[in-house]
Amino acid sequence: MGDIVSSPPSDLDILIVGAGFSGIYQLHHYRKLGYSVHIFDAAEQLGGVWYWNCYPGARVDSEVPIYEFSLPELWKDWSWSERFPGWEEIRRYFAYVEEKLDVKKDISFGTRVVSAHWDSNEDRWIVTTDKGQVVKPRFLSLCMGFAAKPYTPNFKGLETFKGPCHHTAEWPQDGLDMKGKRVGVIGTGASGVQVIQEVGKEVSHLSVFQRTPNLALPMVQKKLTKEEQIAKKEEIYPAVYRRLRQTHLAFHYPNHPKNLFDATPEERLLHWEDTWGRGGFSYLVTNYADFGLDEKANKEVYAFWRKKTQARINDPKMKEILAPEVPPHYIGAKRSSLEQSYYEIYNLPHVTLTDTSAHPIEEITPTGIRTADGVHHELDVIVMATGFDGLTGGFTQIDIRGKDGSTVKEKWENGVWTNLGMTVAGFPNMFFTYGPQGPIAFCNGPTCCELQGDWVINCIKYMTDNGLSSIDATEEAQKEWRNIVMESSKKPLKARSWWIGSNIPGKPEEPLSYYGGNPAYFAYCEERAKNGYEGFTVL
Ligand code: N01
Repeated sequence: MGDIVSSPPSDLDILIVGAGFSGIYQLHHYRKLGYSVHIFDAAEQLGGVWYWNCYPGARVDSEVPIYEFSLPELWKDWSWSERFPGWEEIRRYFAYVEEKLDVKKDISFGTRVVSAHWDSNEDRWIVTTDKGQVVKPRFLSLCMGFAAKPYTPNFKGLETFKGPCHHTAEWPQDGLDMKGKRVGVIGTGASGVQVIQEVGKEVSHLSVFQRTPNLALPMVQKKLTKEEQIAKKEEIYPAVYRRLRQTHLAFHYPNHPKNLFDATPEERLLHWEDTWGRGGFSYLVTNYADFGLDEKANKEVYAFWRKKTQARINDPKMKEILAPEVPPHYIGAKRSSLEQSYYEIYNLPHVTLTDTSAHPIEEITPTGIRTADGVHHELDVIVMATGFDGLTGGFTQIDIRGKDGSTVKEKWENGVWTNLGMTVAGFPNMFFTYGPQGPIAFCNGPTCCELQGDWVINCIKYMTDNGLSSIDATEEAQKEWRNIVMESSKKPLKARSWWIGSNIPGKPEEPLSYYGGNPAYFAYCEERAKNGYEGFTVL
């Protein structure tokens, strides 16, 4: 249980849902501005995704100091031990954040919001929780992140499996010992890759079920000392945090000025060798300007990746399943994972790989998984690394009702409609961050949470400073924003993934993030605010 049990007053100024990066950032600022504010979070501790995703190997893929709060009162006294920190250290970071900001006294943990209904008579939200609490905040800020709803496919026989079976985002908080066990991992997205490389060596048998190869990149992990971080803090950190707020993806790597075929083959080779060796997302983020737009250029970038990757795999069949000749999708069009020893795991004699695009999972039995090639894989443990109902799932699982009594889920049945990826027409005084139609899939998490958070904080301040009681996006502005999101996504090459909703059966398939980059996005949002919240009805 959380160590502090907190109960909010019923007539709050602001209720926040979620105590991850977004929620904590906003809480801290609202308190400084003198508002009464409270957070509900279903978890028992701070951290959002880092509370739930405590599976073996969970690790951030954005290097120090990109993935942390940019608040000087926090980064000045905190140092990390690795270039890409693991979940245990990120949890220690959140404990440190608590020490510094004292946020827990305004948070109810273990408390899930079940409904939020707008009351037009009072211009307030009526929010209820699974603990029976009812609060009536003026403003509702949904800070639930993109991964609030894990997705487990409806495999035949799933409930019959006799051993432990856990989704990576619902991992037991006290861990699960898999040493010496026969373990099956379904899914090879970022979560699957991390579990596989972490437990691959210690289990007695590992059965990997891969439907689409992950075009994983070398992380190039490194130990960090406190001294080297302190030396950079005064001058470099403020510049890094400023740059993150100015770049397309909130990564401060330089963009390549040239198109791919404007460089000679030698130039390309040397550039790729260099960025490959640097690790992280360098290879992708600093690749040639048109590789995400031009199919032929993309194929070249894939070919280099394949050559490097195949060289690490011994078995010829596995080489082709993990890094096939025909690209499984455009490289960079869905999230690559960062790996440390992922491909070497497949060289171990006790590791098998099933291509479920050729031999789908037919059923889960009490003792394992049967695939369409007739093989029964005997297992003690199943790991569901099968992803999330990304971006929208957090919203549609709560009964959120706006002015006309209909829910967000109903409004989004045939596609997502938002204004600026932060508000929904007909749901006054409700904001969200790190959700659909913002630049989310392409933006470093903490940076986006802070930038969108600033916009929401300023909006609420504008409302209260001017004695206004409600702000609601207009239907016209919402239509315009949807068009802008769709237009921004026309040129970039795309792949099937949670970025476009195609991983969830029945979910409308459409671009769920704004593709135009952070500077254009935030300039547009700022312009709207400067023009007296153009595109909103403010009363
Ligand atoms: O989820 P995913 P994830 N039968 O959706 C497979 C962030 N993240 O949790 O690709 C068989 O990417 C599915 O196959 P396919 C990061 O933004 C970051 O791994 O659809 N397989 C896929 O392989 C990431 O993008 C970190 O063909 C099925 C896998 O399950 C996002 O979270 C770590 C299946 C799901 O992969 C999501 O990553 C972890 C079925 N019926 C996550 N259904 C960091 O490094 C699904 N799959 C910080």
